[in-house]
Amino acid sequence: MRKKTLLAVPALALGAMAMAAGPALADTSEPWSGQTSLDELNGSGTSGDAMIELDGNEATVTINISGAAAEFMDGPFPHAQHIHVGGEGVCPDASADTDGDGAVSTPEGIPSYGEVSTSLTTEGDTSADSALAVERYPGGAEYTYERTFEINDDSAAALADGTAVVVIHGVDPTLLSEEAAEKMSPLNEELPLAATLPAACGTVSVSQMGAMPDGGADTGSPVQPADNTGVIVGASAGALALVAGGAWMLRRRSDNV
Ligand SMILES: [Cu+2]
Repeated sequence: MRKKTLLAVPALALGAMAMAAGPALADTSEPWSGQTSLDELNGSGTSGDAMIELDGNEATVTINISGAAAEFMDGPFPHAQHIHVGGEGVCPDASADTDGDGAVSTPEGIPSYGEVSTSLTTEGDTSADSALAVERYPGGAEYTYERTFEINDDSAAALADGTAVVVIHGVDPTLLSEEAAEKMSPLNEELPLAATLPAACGTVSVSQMGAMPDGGADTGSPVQPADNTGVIVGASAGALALVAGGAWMLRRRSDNV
């Protein structure tokens, strides 16, 4: 609710809110960008960074990940990755583990980072409906993700006001407590808890306002992202869906992810 009205309130009020809330607000009338480091959660060893460039609702998201869970059932471990909005705009700490199993599950983290608003898939739908579409996420221990797509208003507004949180999911179960390693996911009973646990997290802060270089692509740049294309360097999670069969071919779940 608050996000939607934010863009409509006068500039003076925005300034006051920015001072109260801390993070800088983006001037969304011009192209701008935000970024964050992605720090490990749940002892995952996963870290990286994310950069999001916005021009209106056209978003280019770049994520670099290393130290992530490598394999699952002889295939690359799929890493669901989302923009969460509507929470406190922070990453959860250990106190969020309300059931005391030693791991902060995705639902336990929701008060901190909010619900899934955008699914950072490699192709196709990017809405919350694709939150657990594991066959359309990158996989493996290290990867680079880049995609340009039309982002929804809720995510764009949360990015602009500094409350959007990027969350990478999927933790190697051997790093968890015995109790957590044996649990199934609260999001889908056919998945182990480890598959959906938050592994890395960062709140996107505005890094550049109205000062994007013209065209955004300098001459000589070796990588020119095409619209609506996911570019994955490293392993693809696609093979996993083939190996694991039905268990990983999930019904779409948009709630409580
Ligand atoms: Cu998520």
